[in-house]
Amino acid sequence: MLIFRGAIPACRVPSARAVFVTALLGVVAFLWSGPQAVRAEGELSYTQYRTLSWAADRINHVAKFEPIHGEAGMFFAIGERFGTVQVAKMDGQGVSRVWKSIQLSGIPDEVITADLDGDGLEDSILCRTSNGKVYVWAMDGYALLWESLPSEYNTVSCFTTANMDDDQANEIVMVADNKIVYVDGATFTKNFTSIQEYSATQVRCGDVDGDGRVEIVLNTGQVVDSVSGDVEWEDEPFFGKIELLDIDGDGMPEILTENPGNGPLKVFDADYRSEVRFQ
Ligand SMILES: [Ca+2]
Ligand SMILES: [Ca+2]
Ligand SMILES: [Ca+2]
Ligand SMILES: [Ca+2]
Repeated sequence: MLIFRGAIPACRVPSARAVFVTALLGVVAFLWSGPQAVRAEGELSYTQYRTLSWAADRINHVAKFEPIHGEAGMFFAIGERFGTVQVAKMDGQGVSRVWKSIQLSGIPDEVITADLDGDGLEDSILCRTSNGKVYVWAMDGYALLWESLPSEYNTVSCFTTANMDDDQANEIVMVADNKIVYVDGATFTKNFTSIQEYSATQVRCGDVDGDGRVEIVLNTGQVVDSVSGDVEWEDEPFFGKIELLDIDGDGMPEILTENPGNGPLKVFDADYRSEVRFQ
């Protein structure tokens, strides 16, 4: 049902005596508590998983992630309004908080999880705040890996991660003080700042025209070249929300856009530089 990470770090090899004692304790615990308790310690139920996914997909302040060492359950991070990010674990036993950040500068606006080192596995928790700060923590141990300088940006209106250049690490791509900025996800050095100004509140990255180069798609309706930072093409403003997804199977993601609340879906194909009829 759940897909777990392929790479599980090597563990210490326990001694035979430790294995025996652990097994013995396990048997005693099983006999003592019965099969009900053993089952309850395991994987979260499908209903739990679905409820968590639903919330995490739709609420910008919640992000879910798989346990990085392959243990049972799911984790989620929440950016709460009093200025911290917290991580909780959900499994068959319920929900318990496992970590709380330091007091952040500003109120969390969005929390996402990402693969920053580019090995295909998520490794980091990111938060942007109302004070224009971005924080990055390691999923493994929650060390603070990076924070933007206090006066670096006044506002960070949206962010995502994608590989924008030749090195393996993914970049943090954000609209900060109306400029598109890339920050390298391995060194946390600023790789790029656009000359043009953009006012988007949502950003997504993908090769939407199939030319082998990643574009930056903004919910203000611009598709921006990732190397020059210039607009490649621009349509009437997209609706408020955008996502990239290949819905026709041609290998290129379409731009899906909708208004929060009511209204239709529009599908744009950047290859044709227009809205397309998906029916
Ligand atoms: Ca990774
Ligand atoms: Ca890169
Ligand atoms: Ca492209
Ligand atoms: Ca497609």
